[in-house]
Amino acid sequence: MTYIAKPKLHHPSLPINKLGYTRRDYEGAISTLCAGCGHDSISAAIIQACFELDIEPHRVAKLSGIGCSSKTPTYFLGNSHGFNSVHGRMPSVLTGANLANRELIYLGVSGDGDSASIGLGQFAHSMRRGVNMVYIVENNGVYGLTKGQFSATADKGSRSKRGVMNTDASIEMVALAMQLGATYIARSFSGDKEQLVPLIKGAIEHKGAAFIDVISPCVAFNNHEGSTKSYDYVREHNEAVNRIDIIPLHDTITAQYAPGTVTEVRQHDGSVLRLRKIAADYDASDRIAAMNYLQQHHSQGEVVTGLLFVDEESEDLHGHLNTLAVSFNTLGEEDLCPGAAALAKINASLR
Ligand SMILES: Cc1ncc(C[n+]2csc(CCOP(=O)(O)OP(=O)(O)O)c2C)c(N)n1
Ligand code: SF4
Ligand SMILES: [Mg+2]
Repeated sequence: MTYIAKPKLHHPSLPINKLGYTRRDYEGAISTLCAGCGHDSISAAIIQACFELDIEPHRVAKLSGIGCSSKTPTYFLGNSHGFNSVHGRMPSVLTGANLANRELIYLGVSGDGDSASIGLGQFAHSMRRGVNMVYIVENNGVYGLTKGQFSATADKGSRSKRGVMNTDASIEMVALAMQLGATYIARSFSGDKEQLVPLIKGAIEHKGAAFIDVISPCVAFNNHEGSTKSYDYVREHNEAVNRIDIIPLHDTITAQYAPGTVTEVRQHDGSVLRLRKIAADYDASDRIAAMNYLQQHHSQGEVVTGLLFVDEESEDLHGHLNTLAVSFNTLGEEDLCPGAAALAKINASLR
């Protein structure tokens, strides 16, 4: 694959994080997406989140499928591990990598075509298994790379650039993630970095399947009147239910809030999510109530955003399978092969 490398020079006064890295150290190659594509803003939010969390780039594995969205890992975290898989197959490749090496931070980047059509089964199983990952769908309601056909997330009744109406019911990825048991579920908008960056940070610190549906307008094929994934539509119909602040483990809590205005959720790694409610009747710890709320508001044409559900007691696939605490890829032959006597015993027990 060809790509355009970014010049290395940067201003000497750029802020550095605890590792001594600047934001530029988390960038990748120059983007070749259309100017104004929402996907580029998501890449910028990922870069910002990793910079702010002081993540060592070599600890991240970024995986994707096929599509404009799936091309984006080339444009961020140039010093991380990367794997561009086959269309819709990112979740199974990521699951395998995660089982072999549980030490890395897994970032799966996909599109609505990649995840809601050809990869729907793969998406479903990674959610229900609780694979420890951040799964981002860059949702523009079309197959951008193949010239703008409706995808399965396009709303019924919405119109294509040429005026054709979509008559199929849409697949709501957030509703599916809720039903399938994901333990951190959020929705955001590529045009709202203030909301998106903390949601990505919270997802990175979450142990288990973290899913973020990011509405990300396609300026080439789905940014017109009649689309429900355009910049204008999302800005007009965006209903944020909460805002979150992330306090990583090594940071002390300084800002104080009046009692009752903030809910604190402590994650497995000790980091704290501070949830400031905007919608008084929204409870991000109640899966069933959240599902009802989302369906009701979706039917009114609203785009509900924020941290939609979080399970403080989440567990991941390794916990479910009771695997070893050390990564499989560090084990030697002695650990992996039980020996002839043990195998004979297992075989005997199956006769
Ligand atoms: C097996 C297979 N089928 C079909 C395609 C053609 N194809 C390439 S990308 C794509 C859809 C991409 O849509 P989406 O995931 O929404 O990404 P976007 O470009 O909108 O970001 C399709 C159908 C393919 N590459 N491989
Ligand atoms: S075709 Fe659409 S999704 Fe693809 S880069 Fe252009 S604006 Fe982005
Ligand atoms: Mg798409």
